[in-house]
Amino acid sequence: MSAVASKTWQGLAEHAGRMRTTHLRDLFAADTKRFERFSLEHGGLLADFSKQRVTAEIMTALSGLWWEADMAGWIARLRAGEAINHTEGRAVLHHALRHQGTRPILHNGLDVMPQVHAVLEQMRRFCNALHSGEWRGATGEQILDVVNIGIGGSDLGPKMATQALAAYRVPHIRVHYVSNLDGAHLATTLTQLSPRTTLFVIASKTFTTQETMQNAASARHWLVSALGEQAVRRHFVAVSTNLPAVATFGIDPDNAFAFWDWVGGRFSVWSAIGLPLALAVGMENFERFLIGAAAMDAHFFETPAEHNLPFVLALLNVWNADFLGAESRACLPYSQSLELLPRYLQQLEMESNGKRATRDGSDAGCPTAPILWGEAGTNGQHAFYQLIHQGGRLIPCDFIVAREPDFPLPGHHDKLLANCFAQSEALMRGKTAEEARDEMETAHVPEAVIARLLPYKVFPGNQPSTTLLLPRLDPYHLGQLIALYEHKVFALGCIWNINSFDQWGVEYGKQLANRLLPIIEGRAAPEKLDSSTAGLIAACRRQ
Ligand code: G6Q
Repeated sequence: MSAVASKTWQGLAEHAGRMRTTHLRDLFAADTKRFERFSLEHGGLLADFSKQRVTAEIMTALSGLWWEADMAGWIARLRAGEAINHTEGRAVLHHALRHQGTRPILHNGLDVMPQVHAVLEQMRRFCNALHSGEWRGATGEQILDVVNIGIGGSDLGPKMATQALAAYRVPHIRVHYVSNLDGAHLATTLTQLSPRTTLFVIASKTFTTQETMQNAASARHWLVSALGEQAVRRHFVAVSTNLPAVATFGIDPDNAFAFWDWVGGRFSVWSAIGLPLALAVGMENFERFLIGAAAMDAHFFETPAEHNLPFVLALLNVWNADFLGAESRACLPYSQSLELLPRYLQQLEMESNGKRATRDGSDAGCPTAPILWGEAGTNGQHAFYQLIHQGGRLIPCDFIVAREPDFPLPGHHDKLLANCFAQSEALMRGKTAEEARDEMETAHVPEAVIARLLPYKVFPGNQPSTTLLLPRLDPYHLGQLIALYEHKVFALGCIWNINSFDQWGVEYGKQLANRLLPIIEGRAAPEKLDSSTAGLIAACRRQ
């Protein structure tokens, strides 16, 4: 059944009608305790959602979705290892990868924790060997560069986290990420490197993905041309659920790190897919990242609706997208180190919940995942913020900032905080014609100029935002932040009654290119093609 049919949904629609004519600045004026009322804290992470267009009554009504969506039931099924990814018949157990207690986590009646710990131990040994110089390349030289070859879920998580934890990097190892099938990505990465001191991590859950297999084959050719076939075992390791395919590729099974089909690609940074991250920041920091996520798991699994951080963020998402009509959401980290977070969340949110079909095959009946976009502040301020301020569209924003800097250069961080808080304040308040006029009068602007400029100086405001304030961007709080978004995505899937864990759109893409490749290569006739596709292929072949 779709959520829209429920009584709670109808009640919320009535609230939304009233909220459309209410301005955030009036809500703040009427209640000096909005911040206290509409903020939550967990493990040092503060979420201020007082600048969202909600009232206490609306939050109570929204919280009804906890029961409507059977959240407690879904959390229990997730934790019990049931195949809640029903279209692929798979359990969803990425939380097991960071589980800290001694309680077993069952999958098909067997505890998965021993195998999770075994791979963590294998990663620990490998990281230590590489960092200490015990693991060397085929010529006996120490490895200085690691190139992760993977795409989508086998790239975005570790790449985002490696940049996020730049302040924690092991000094003598540089980690690079190659994902794009366009040869430019691999070629431009390799020009900076020496085969003798480079290690490749081939990361692919299926070990069949065209982009990764092509990049891996080209990297292998580059290495073998310089150092010979026998060098492969010292310069290639793999991370996959498909260990037979890893062996066929020619990677020593001892150098393969396993994970399991109950780990979805976009939820896999906690598994051995995080190996390049562990190599970049050290295994201890990787483990702190897991501990931070585990703390968020415990919070999500055990906290009642009104105080449950991921669930409350999910409610605000539903409120903005389905009741106030927001088509997109901006992710605005005031952190250069979190520059890749918007891209990472694009996959997490849009691949998980960009779906129409509910769990029983009917239509969701309401917009699901909004379009997510964003950029690190303050860069975004000098680019697209204009549209958020005056473009006339409703664009809820997530501001993310750390209280302490990760790179403490004097004079920077207070200004960064000032910019972040000033933007959310301005978006909330806006600027009335009266205020704009006062400002210009105080600056002695002539009346004729005031009259001409006034329409351009008015800011409607009423733009909702949530600010996530971390104590600092360290491995623990990064883990906590990413797990917060993961559980939010799951909660949204429960509310919309969709399966957040499959990705038929991605599978379709994988299938489509394989059909055209033989035609482009001239091995098959261009039959059954539309005139545009046929024309484009013919134009390439003529070249
Ligand atoms: C993630 C998606 C997708 C996947 C890539 C790479 O949830 O399924 O982004 O991670 O297509 O797949 P492989 O890891 O199998 O190469």
